[in-house]
Parts: sequence; structure tokens; C-alpha cells
Amino acid sequence: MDPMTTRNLLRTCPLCEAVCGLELTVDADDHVTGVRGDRQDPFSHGFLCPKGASLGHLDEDPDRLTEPMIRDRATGAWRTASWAAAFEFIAAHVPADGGRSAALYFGNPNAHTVAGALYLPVLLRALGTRNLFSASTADQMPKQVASGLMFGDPLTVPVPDLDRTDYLLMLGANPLESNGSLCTAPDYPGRIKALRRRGGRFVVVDPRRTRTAKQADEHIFVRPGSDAYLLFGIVHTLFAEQLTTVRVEVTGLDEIRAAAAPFTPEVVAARTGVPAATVVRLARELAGAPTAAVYARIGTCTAEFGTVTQWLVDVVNVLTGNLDSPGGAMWATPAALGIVRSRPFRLGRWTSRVRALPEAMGEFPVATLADEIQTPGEGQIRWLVTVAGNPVLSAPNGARLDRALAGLDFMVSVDRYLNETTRHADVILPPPRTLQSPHYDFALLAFAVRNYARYSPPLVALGDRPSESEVVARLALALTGQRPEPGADALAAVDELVIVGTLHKAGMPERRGDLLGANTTEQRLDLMLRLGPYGEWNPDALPTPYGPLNLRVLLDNPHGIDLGPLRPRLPEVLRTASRAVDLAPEPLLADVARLTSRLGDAAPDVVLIGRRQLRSNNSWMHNVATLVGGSNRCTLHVHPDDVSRLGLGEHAVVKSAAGALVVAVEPNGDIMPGVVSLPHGWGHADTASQTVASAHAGVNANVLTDDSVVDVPSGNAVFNGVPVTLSPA
Ligand SMILES: Nc1nc2c(c(=O)[nH]1)N[C@H]1C(S)=C(S)[C@@H](COP(=O)(O)OP(=O)(O)OC[C@H]3O[C@@H](n4cnc5c(=O)[nH]c(N)nc54)[C@H](O)[C@@H]3O)O[C@H]1N2
Ligand SMILES: Nc1nc2c(c(=O)[nH]1)N[C@H]1C(S)=C(S)[C@@H](COP(=O)(O)OP(=O)(O)OC[C@H]3O[C@@H](n4cnc5c(=O)[nH]c(N)nc54)[C@H](O)[C@@H]3O)O[C@H]1N2
Ligand code: SF4
Ligand SMILES: [Mo]
Repeated sequence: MDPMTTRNLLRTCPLCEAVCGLELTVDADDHVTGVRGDRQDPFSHGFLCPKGASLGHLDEDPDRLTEPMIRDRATGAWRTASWAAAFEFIAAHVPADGGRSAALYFGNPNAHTVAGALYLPVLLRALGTRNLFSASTADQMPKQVASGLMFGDPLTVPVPDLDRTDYLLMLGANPLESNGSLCTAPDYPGRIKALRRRGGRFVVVDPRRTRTAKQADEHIFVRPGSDAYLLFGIVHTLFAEQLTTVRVEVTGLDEIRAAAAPFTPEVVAARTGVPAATVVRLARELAGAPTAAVYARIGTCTAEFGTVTQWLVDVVNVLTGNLDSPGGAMWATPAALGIVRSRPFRLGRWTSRVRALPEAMGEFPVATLADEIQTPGEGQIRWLVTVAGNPVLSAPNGARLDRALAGLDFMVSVDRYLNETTRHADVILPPPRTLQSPHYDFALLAFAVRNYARYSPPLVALGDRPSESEVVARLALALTGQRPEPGADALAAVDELVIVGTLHKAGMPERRGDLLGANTTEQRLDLMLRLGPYGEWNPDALPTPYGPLNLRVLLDNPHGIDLGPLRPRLPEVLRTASRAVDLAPEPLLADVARLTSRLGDAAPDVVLIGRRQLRSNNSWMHNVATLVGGSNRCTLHVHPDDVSRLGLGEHAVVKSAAGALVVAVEPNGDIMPGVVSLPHGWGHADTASQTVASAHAGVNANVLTDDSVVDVPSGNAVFNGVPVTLSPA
């Protein structure tokens, strides 16, 4: 490689929640020729996974859309269009109903982009609709609802203090494959090793002996969907054996004791498959460890009692004296000022039209999107905007959603691919290359296990195409029938409103001219840093080794800045009316009755769960040759005993209440008998638009998951513990 023509550039990896620092080698034509972990990043220390290593391939995938696409409804044919023509087409064809029959769906990558963090509210405002759906209700909504009810703020989500804890109890997470979630921790594998090296104990609860479980001191099999019972057994034992040490202000202690009373270790053992003696021992170990943290993730969120489970996780953290305490479950102090809430979180302020499901955080469950599209009547959804989402593959009963989307009157997608979802759109607006986008982790740094910040400006010029933020801002105008001028004006107008409003609220309107940044997006970041907990304009700012924070500090430290270990944040973060941690919120106590009523249910013969794969990310990384094949296949893991008991061959027919699939069977001794596992995000459509992915199509696991079943308090989708029957194909 000629050093005269290549250059090394720094950027945060946007591909998962670990936020690793990357060092990219880029040639004279702006192609990525090398990716290394950035050793000088104070948080990731050079860690890199196979996905990060493929950033260049993803960025330059020949099937990635680079120009807007318009579909001819009569023939189904796609044509490329200029940006001006695409926005003109939208303005001319959008149903002129003031957004009354419109809906929005925001997908997972929005958690990783500046456009997703700062500009999606513009779309919501433009449409003035309550029909907001996102991947959150197929993911972490139970944790947010539980946190909202216990702490008063659904964004106040505690994370395990991974680097200092003496004891980590992990349920339903597999960070050796996922690299961590709602627990931003680059090099999770190394952090787990360090925990064990310093004499800590690591216990994993999972129906599969995962790669993570194999790193643990102890792995405990649990029946899918039964974690709430297990945690109630632990809470019961803590009270019964007088092991509780409550160190924070709480309300509801008597109520939670009473709620846990029926869940003796013996009672929960029968339902969970975890022996009573193990339940008791876990309670004693958690109470006896110098510090301990309970952490539960997607395997427990996307289950029928997701919210109750997430609630009990933090009840145990409180009862063992570990909430908000070093080595326990703590909150990050992110550098950029977040949304400041004054009033306590409320759930179910309005309900959905068809199934009367409660909203959570202003969203309806994605499990009811198809109902709202297919059920006639006043308020029926007739048109849809998706941004960075592929709900046909990611939402429960995806096959039904596929049919529902085909019947819409109008659809626009902002997406990098023509895929199973976006093929139903009238217009697809692609984001630019990753290297052309700025990066700051507005969302994920709030869940980091260490306080840290890093900003990456765009590395490659946009040329004459818009940034993703500008695409969203211009789309908002086009959706209201306006014809925005090309250029960054639509974006600047949005930013100006936010900046002026924020400065006004902070009582410093005269500071507008002092903001740094090459554009208004950067000026917004500068403002959020200056007003944030370490900020130059915050009179109570925490000290940092870099001085008071503003954008200049981040630009001068392109490897990122270390803001120290997590620090106690109670009572400052609480927004409950009592200004205490509420251990027994009413909506959660109410759901305990449902839990109790299901205690004696006969276990289905076989239940389905999911699994994540290291070289994958939900549905959209199967079009890069280095990321598919090998172990990364869409197979059904079945215990060898079940394979012979059910007489299965190479393929099996799997049936559920929602649908049926023929799947490739892979006997696997690491899964519990009676449980089978199928990864999601496969089942690629043969659209000829994703050549590698269609050659490795696999099947859509969400043909089997049932959209009529949700976690009641949060409305979250249920992907784990789905009853199925298996027969030879
Ligand atoms: N059965 C089962 N189903 C599941 C899960 C499970 O465990 N089991 N997990 C659930 C979870 S946790 C989640 S988060 C959801 C994910 O649900 P979704 O977010 O709906 O699905 P993704 O597959 O992440 O789709 C992301 C889309 O964004 C596009 N994209 C990628 N990068 C960008 C970008 O920078 N800009 C834009 N505009 N588009 C981009 C991709 O092309 C793709 O179309 O799936 C859920 N579904
Ligand atoms: N490589 C890779 N990384 C990813 C993703 C990806 O698709 N691939 N997706 C990203 C996204 S969107 C998210 S949300 C995160 C998720 O990150 P994680 O939460 O770590 O997700 P998983 O790896 O699916 O681990 C979930 C585990 O739960 C187990 N499980 C299933 N049902 C139950 C149950 O009822 N009880 C218990 N205790 N365990 C159960 C499964 O066997 C599995 O091992 O990962 C992110 N990172
Ligand atoms: S672990 Fe996540 S953030 Fe780190 S390199 Fe891999 S995909 Fe990127
Ligand atoms: Mo997710």
C-alpha cells in the first residue's frame, strides 16, 4: 500500500452497541482498504469483531442503494430518480389527509445514527400521528417500562458495573455473540475474563449452553419464558432468610414482600426447571457477595412476562444493597445533555384502536401494526413511513405484516437496501455511506459501563447527495406536501428551532453565536455537551481531565475521552412522585396475577427460542460474503434426544399458532431438551436485489412467532417460549 495515497481515519463502529473505536485505512478513491481496532480508544482499547472488520464491505456492497428508487405501482418496476424528483414524487403522491391514516416505523439502526437520534421527532411532528411503532417493542420496551415505573424515567436504565462487580448473574443475554446490549461495553469477552481473573463469580441463566455460558463459573438451564418465576423465588428467599440490605430510599417494600410470598423456591422450581436448592443458593450468593449485579436482556425481554422480569431484576439489585453502588447496578453519566423530564413516567396514556393496547413511551406495539393496517374503520392505517427497519423479518407474524404492507396505499422507506420490507414502498431514499455520516452515540452512551465520549465527523465528503439527517428533514416537508429546496436548509431550519429553544430554556439566548461546529448538527452536539453534566456552560459541572466539555474537546481527542468509572446518581436521576425507588408499582403488581395464573400451565412439548450469531446483525448483514456461511447459517438447533424422539431427519416441519416452516435441523447438545432455537433476520426474499443474501436465504423465524401474544404492560413482542410442534419433513 502506498502511504502517499492511503490515509488512516478514526471512527466509531456503528454496527452494534459496543461502540468500538476503529482505525480505517482509506485509499485515494475513498475505498476502505483496512480496518483495525483503535488501540488508543480509552474504552475499547483496540477491540474489533468480525462485523467491525467488514465495515468496508458493508459500506461498498454493490447492492447497497445509492440513489432514490421509485416503484411503478402498475408494473412493479423500479427506477432510479434524482433527489429532487424523489421528493417531488412524494409531495405529489402522499395522501392529503393531514397524516390521519399515516404511521411511522423506526428500526434498530436508528439507535446508532445521528439522524436517528436527532431528527426522527421531525417526522413525527410533521405527521402529527399517534401511530408510532418501532423495533423497541420487539426488543427492550419491558426494561424501559419497568425503569419508568420504578425510577420515574424510562431512559433511566441501570447497567451492571461490569468492571468492578464481584458477582454477575446474567439471564437471557449472550454478549460473546451480541457484544452486549443495554450494557455498552466494548470487548465484553475481555471484561468477563477480567471479572473472573479478579476472583469474581459469573453465573449465566439460559436455555442454551451458549458461548457466554461456557465462559461462566456456572450455567443454569431455565425453561424459556420462566425467568420471572425464578427471580420471584430469589426475592422470596431474600425476605424469608432476612438477607435484605436496602441502602436506597424506597417505597413498596411491604407490597413486594407480599407479592413474592407465594413464590417459594419449591413452587418456582417446578415451573422453571431450576432446582429449589439452586434458587436458594443464588439468593444467598447475591446477598453475600461484596458487590453483585443482576442483568437480564433480550431472552427475557421478548417473553410473555418481560416487564415483570425486568422489574424483578432491579428489585433484587435493590434488596441486596447493590443498586447505585460501585460493583452493583449503576447509571452512566453521559456527556451530552439528554431529554430532561420533570414529570413521572406514565403508561397507557392512550390505547391502540383495534386491540386497545396501551401506548408506552408514545409508541404502540409493533405486534399490532398489521391489525391497524388490515382492520377497516375510522383511523385505519393506509400509509406508512419506515426508517431503517425491516419489520417483515423482525416483527412477530412477519408473514402477515408482509401481506398488510402489500395492501397499503402509499409507503416511503429510508433504507440502504431494497429488501423484504422496502420492496413494498413507493419510494426508497437511501442513506449515504457510513463514512459520509458523522457519529456520536447519543443513545448508547447512557448505558455505558464507563463514562466515555467520542465524536467522529464525516470522513468522506457527501458530494451532491444529502446526509441522512437532511433526507429525514426534507422528507418531513415532502410528507406535508411541501417542495423543499435542495441543500441543507431544511435541516438548518429544524436545528435552529431546537438550538434557540434549548438556549432559551437554559436562560442563555445570547449564547447562540458562541456555538462551535461545521454545521448546525455539530452545533447541536456542542450545545448538548456544554449544557451536559461536564459542560462548559453548566455551573455545577463535574470536573474532567480535559477541562469543561464542548465540541472542541472531542475534536481535539479523536480517540475518545475517558470520563471515569460509573458514579452514584441517586436521588438526582429519580422522577417518581415520591422521589424514592418504587419497588411495587401498581401496573406491575397487577401483572403478577397473570403470572400466578400461569404457574400451573402444562409445559408445551416443544418451545421455540431465538439466537444471535456473531457475524450477523438482525436482518441486514447477510449480503456480505465474509459475514455469511460457516457457522452463520439459518438452522434449527434441536437436542439430539429430541431429534431421535421425534424421528427428525435433515429437515423438519415446525408449526406454531401463527404459521409453519420447513427448516434445516442441526442437532445440538447445548440446548435444553424440549427447546429448539432458530435465529431471526433470515428468510430473504428473492428480489434479486440482495444477491448474496438471496443465495443464503434461510427462513423467517417470525413466520412462527405470534402477534396475538404480547407482554401485557409493555406490549412487547414475544419471541421466546413460543409453543411449536415438530415433525419430519
Ligand atoms: N424472532 C425474533 N425476532 C426479533 C428478535 C429476536 O431476537 N427474535 N430481535 C428483535 C430485535 S432485538 C430488534 S432490535 C429487531 C430489529 O428490527 P428492525 O430494526 O426492523 O430490523 P433490522 O433487521 O435491524 O433492519 C434494519 C434495516 O435498516 C437498514 N439500515 C441499516 N443501516 C442503516 C442506516 O444507516 N440508515 C438507514 N436508513 N437504514 C439502515 C437495513 O437495510 C434494514 O432494512 O428485530 C427483532 N426481531
Ligand atoms: N452478532 C450480533 N450482535 C448483535 C445482534 C445480532 O443480531 N448479531 N443484534 C443486536 C441487537 S438488536 C440486540 S437487541 C442485542 C441483544 O443482545 P443479547 O441480549 O445478548 O442477545 P442474544 O445473543 O440473542 O442472547 C439472548 C439469549 O437469551 C437466551 N434465551 C432465550 N429465551 C430465554 C428465556 O426465556 N430465558 C433466558 N434466561 N434466556 C433465554 C437465548 O438462548 C440467548 O442465548 O444484540 C445486538 N448485537
Ligand atoms: S463489537 Fe460491535 S462496535 Fe465493536 S467492532 Fe464489533 S460490531 Fe463494531
Ligand atoms: Mo435489538
